[in-house]
Amino acid sequence: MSAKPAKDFDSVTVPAPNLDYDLAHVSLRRPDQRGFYEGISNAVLWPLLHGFEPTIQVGEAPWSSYVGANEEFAETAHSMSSSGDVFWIQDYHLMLVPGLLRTKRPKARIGWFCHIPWPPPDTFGILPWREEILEGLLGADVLGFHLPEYAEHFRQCVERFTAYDVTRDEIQYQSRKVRTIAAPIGIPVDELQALAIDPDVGREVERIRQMMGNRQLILGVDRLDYTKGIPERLAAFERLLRKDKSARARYALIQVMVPSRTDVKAYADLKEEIDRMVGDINGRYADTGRVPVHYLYRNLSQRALFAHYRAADVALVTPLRDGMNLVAHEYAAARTDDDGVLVLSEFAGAAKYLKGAVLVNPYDVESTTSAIHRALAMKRSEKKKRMRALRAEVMRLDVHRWADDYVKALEGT
Ligand code: ADQ
Repeated sequence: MSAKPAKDFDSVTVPAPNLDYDLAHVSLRRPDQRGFYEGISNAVLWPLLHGFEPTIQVGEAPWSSYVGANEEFAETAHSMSSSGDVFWIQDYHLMLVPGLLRTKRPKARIGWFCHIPWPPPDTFGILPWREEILEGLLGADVLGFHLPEYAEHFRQCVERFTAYDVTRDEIQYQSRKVRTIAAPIGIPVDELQALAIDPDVGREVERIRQMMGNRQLILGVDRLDYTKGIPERLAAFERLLRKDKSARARYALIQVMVPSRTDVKAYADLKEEIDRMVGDINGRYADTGRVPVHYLYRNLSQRALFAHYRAADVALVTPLRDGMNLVAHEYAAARTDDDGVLVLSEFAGAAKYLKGAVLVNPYDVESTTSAIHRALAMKRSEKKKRMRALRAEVMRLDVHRWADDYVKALEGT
């Protein structure tokens, strides 16, 4: 490990004396870094596991970089660990690490968690390296997914592409059993609720409302990604403005988007499409001093983000596909006042848990428009009932519980 100065807000110095855990550098050569992160993880595995088949760029994909990077991660984790340590590996970037670690530490307890969906075998089978990935993952003792259906898809893939026996929720892999579990992630509810009621946040909420001219506010918060359904959402809002002449004086959409994967072409293309749509909508429906879409393309501080959640009458969380979606959880955590309505895509993992939301099919623009309309016009008593149900579920899914339960499952193997 060598000390590295922090250059920008989202990097840390290693070693990091202010953190209550250790961080280690994993050294990758520059071409391997790009091949592993952009070439395979972002351009192949991300669209594949979300079921965006036409977006997958398998052709010249640098698979050897993915293998090399996973070897480096496994070696670093191994060299920092002692016998008896438990390993918990996160996400699709590191799917070979469980198997690689298993060869170094045959008796270790190893877990892996998938933060994004897992598709059915017909989609997963597109991957030229499908057997290697499955073998890599089966090095773990416990494989966790947000939804039972993602775990089910994984087991179907094992049945289709390997010769291992699959039972209800286990796979017999050589002399070991590998468990698959549904372990829905959540957020740190107490910390975020405390932030939501902070007086500074309250003042910011007032400022936002005044700036928006006391119109009803609709909010979208996303990482810029083609899975998040942002163009479809803008189309639904445009339809609302087109169908109801009074809408432009009554409603405003604030779309907050954090830049992401700007080196991948699909993301640059999407950014252009969103810029154009926002320009078109504002060009057509703005009045002097009143703009329908407020578009913030940057990272917000947590305080600013929570002020927006508190100010928003409706949160639009309408991904085309999403493992869980924590913005939905955060909106509910912020609404300690039991106000506000969550309009949620049925294709977000969160839809399977957050029963107080108004569910929509984001591909169906017309019905999304109707759902937004319904949310904006909802009676206080119904809003309250729904938000209470939402908040109860978000509290149950707290991230600390998620971590504790997962580690218990791992230790129980
Ligand atoms: P993501 O795809 O990143 O995560 P999500 O769960 O919605 O998606 O989390 C996004 C996070 O970024 C939220 O905490 C949100 O507050 C924050 N954020 C978004 N825009 C922001 C902005 N402009 N400024 C500041 N913060 C912003 C992946 C999967 C999800 C899964 C999570 C966790 O794709 O499906 O829910 O992992 O497992």
